[in-house]
Amino acid sequence: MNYYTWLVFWNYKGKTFVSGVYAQRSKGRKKPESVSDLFNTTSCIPKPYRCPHRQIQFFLYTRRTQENPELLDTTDVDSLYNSQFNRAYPTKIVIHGFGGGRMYSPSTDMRDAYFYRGNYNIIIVDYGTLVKEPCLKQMEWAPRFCAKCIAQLIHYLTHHPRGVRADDLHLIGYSVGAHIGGLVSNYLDPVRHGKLGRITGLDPTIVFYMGQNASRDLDASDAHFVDILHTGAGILGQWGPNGHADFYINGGSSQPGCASDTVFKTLACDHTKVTPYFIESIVTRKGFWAYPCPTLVSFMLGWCNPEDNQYVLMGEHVNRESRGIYYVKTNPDPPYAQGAPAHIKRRALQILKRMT
Ligand SMILES: [Ca+2]
Repeated sequence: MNYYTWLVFWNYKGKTFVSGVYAQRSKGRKKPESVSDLFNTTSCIPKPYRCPHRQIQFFLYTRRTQENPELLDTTDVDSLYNSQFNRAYPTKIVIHGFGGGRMYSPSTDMRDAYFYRGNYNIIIVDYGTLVKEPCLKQMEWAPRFCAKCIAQLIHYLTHHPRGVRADDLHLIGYSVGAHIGGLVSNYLDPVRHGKLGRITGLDPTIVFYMGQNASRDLDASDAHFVDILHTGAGILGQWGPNGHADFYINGGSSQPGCASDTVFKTLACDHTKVTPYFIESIVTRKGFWAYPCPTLVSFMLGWCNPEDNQYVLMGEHVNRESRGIYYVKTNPDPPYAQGAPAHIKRRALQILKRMT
């Protein structure tokens, strides 16, 4: 796959940040050459800008339809009736990042992991063409537009006789998709739709970080439970914390096995490593056991001294009562989960049994 990268430098509270964007090279089109070009490219999305939009599609996957997903049409009540959607199963709405799509990892690997475990309704939001170069101008508004259309899907699901409540939905967003997940709540009405059950943010990218403005960012008010996994924090990922529970994996900003010959490859590797960690958390029998620590430095030095009952599972099977900042170590290669330390092994096994 042919990719190139944009770096955007900016200042926030006196500190300089650098953000990167992966974009897929499209043949025969002039690529933007500067940051100002980046924001001045013409729109690539056909008007009208209304939801539903044919470039934001919702593909339903179930165990029965793993190879032949069903396209959900939010304007047609029969679409859900005629699909394999089953309200008895957990429903996941997966929102990819830049250059993503339903046919690419992590969407594909995540589906495989869930279906290995059991029955799920997995809805992949495919909006790949919205965030493809040279459409990057749309970085400013495409996430909001995409969020609006996902909110329409949620309206459809919550008002359909065979649908589910918003509380029963779990949104999983990677990179910019994590922000889109947070923005969805801006378009939901607490009375008509209720509140989303859970949003998992997989290394939300810093590009859209709006500082203190929670309505433009993923934050704890966006769902009953918001858990965030950080792997490239401070560079490509935002530092946070932003959720009810924030997990800083291997310290949160640099991942083992990611050292590379170029700085950017290393940074991109840190950022993307979050998805294999989360995917493994769906199927793991060992578990990623995370714990609080007074500071990042003490974690890095191995000076944390958590109580036995402070250990929590990170990832898919997290306890929704978890609150605050947690740290966790992984192996450099798969399987990444290190399991529970010996002194909590018995308790950990009981929890794993209950949660998984
Ligand atoms: Ca928000």
